[in-house]
Amino acid sequence: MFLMFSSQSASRTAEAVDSVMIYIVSVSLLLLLGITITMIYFVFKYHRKKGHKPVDIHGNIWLEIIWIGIPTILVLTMFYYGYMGFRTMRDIPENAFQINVTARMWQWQFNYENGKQTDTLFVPVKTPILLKMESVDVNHSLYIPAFRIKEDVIAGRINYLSFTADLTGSYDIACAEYCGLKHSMMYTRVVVMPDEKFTEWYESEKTEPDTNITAVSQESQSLLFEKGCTTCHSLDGSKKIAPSFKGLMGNERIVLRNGSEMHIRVDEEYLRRSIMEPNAETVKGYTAGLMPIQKYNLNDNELNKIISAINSLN
Ligand SMILES: [Cu+2]
Repeated sequence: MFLMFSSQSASRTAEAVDSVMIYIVSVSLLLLLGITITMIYFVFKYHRKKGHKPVDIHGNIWLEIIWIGIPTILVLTMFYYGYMGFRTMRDIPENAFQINVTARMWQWQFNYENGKQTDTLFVPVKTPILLKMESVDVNHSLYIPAFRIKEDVIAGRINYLSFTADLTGSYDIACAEYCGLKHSMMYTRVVVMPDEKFTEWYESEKTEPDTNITAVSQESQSLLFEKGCTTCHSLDGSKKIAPSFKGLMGNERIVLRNGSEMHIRVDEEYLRRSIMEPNAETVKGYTAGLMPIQKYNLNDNELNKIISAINSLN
């Protein structure tokens, strides 16, 4: 266990959390060993012997002071280290770089102040980062195990999370709040880059920086990504929870309407209906009732753009 923590931590919060954990576990282990050994020793020393006369033991003031004093000091030091670790997580440095996070079933979206929008979190190394997080639907929780940080993301309320990454690299981001059927797929990554590389990307026109992380979003289909469509619909024909957008327009398919099968050809009218009222019909072979109704999420202009983006994927 100690070996595991001996290498440099990925973030300052990881360092703070790990040292508190090592301290508490070490104290607990010492106490466990001490108490168990003493107990076994006493079992042998004071077992019932023939001809032995028991004696009454009266109070010992020093013994009382020691066994109240030592645990109190131990618990207070645990509190002190724990509280300092907590401050490391909750104190936001003044020069923190802010990124707005939107969570939705089942996708993370990162919005930078200059308008850049990604599904992977890109951050510069050794720079304090402030994530302002909000959900558009149910409760989620942003969890970065390597940094030892986790915070709930709640609809209608902005929560924050702050960290400073100390090592470049790519680390998992998961959702730690059960948020529906594809909760376990709500994974993405945080990519920590050297300062110059981050600035170069941040100030360029490019959507994704030159890292080996594959990008879901492309300029022409960015709205599909922004509105969360690509979480369930692939753009390349691969199978996801819902039919792929690739080659969708003009395609023949069987749908279920009120329990009966119908053959339809995908046209603009069908797309409009299945986006605005997704529960009216379900494509055979897919689970009904999963897609959120988009009536209040899209305006006419956005709906038209989405339909033409789907059209362009033929
Ligand atoms: Cu979630």
